[in-house]
Amino acid sequence: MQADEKTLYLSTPQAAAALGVSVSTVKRWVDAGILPAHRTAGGHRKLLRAEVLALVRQGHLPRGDLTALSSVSATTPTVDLEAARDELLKALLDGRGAEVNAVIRRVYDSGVAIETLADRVIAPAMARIGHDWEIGTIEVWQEHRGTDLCAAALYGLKHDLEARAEKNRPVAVGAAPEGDPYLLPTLLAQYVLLDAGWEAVNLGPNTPLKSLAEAIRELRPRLIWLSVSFVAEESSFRETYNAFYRTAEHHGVAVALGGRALKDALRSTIPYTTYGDGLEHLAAFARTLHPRPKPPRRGRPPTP
Ligand code: B12
Repeated sequence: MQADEKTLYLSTPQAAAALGVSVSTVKRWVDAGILPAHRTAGGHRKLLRAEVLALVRQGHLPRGDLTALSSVSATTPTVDLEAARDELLKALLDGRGAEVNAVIRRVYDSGVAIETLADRVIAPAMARIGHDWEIGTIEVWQEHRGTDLCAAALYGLKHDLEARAEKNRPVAVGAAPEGDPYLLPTLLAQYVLLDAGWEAVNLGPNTPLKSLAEAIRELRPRLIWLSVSFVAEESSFRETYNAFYRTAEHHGVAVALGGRALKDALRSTIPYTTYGDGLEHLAAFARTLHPRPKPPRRGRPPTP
């Protein structure tokens, strides 16, 4: 195998060790198409590391030794999310990009779902940065740098998420509305959906809702996510949002809302399909629209 292939693929014994099942169970799952696999020149099965990780993340399997799944050799099989959050915060405040990368990569490689990484590691670390800004111990440029370092680390995971993309994935499109500069929440929403098997198109911050409505016509998504972290003026937001929602409804597209600026008073006056406080809610809703195939119970042969 080439060096790049070595990081992308696992042998059946490596996958079995990581999943805590026998080699023959892994072979059965491969033959049943639950674990997509390729053959080496010598005829052996090789599995996409990212696909095996996804099975671990879905939480249906007992975990074995997850170090086999990590492309970083010195990882531990389980990860303490609070410790990871604190480590991330320190690295963000100190502007140490390599460490930000390492923490995010380690949590991801340990099998933690992207939504959990978002809700329990990245969001609380960034909230603390906001708090430090509020009390005047850090500057706005540090908020910008922290955002950039998190985004850069996340871009590094995209290749892994795309590596196990299914054919004919349902399409989701999302953004943050016009006037909302926040980059991370909508980026993380995209990654949650990529991880859940969607073709997720993120239009990013500051996207006019009129244009998002045009994207519905063009891209034909099944799901729209909208992350709202800043609303300048509630009544004009409501007006443009309502027009946008009518287009979504007309095309039969589900609209998932979230974000810090959607306080109860505003949210209770607008229509939507689902709302979530965190990205774990988005992931749960997405699974109802597009469930990933589940692996059979341990040891039991899959039904054809
Ligand atoms: C980084 C940052 C900025 C950066 C943004 C840079 C960028 N390009 O993204 C900059 C410097 C531009 C900025 C500006 C401002 N900021 Co600011 N900012 C932050 C900070 C520190 C982090 C935001 C972030 O990225 N969080 C990470 C994401 C992942 O977490 P999250 O937003 O909480 O999202 C979670 C949920 O909301 C939910 N979710 C989000 N989207 C979705 C979508 C769906 C579908 C679902 C289901 C769930 C969901 O899941 C996410 C993960 O758990 C926050 C602090 C904080 N508490 O977040 C302050 C904060 C939001 N900012 C604040 C303020 C006051 C401002 C300014 C008004 C300051 C000023 N006077 O100019 C401006 C506003 C500018 C504007 N036009 O909006 C305040 C808001 C206070 C309030 N009462 O609302 C905060 C809370 C800081 C504080 N403690 O005071 N900010």
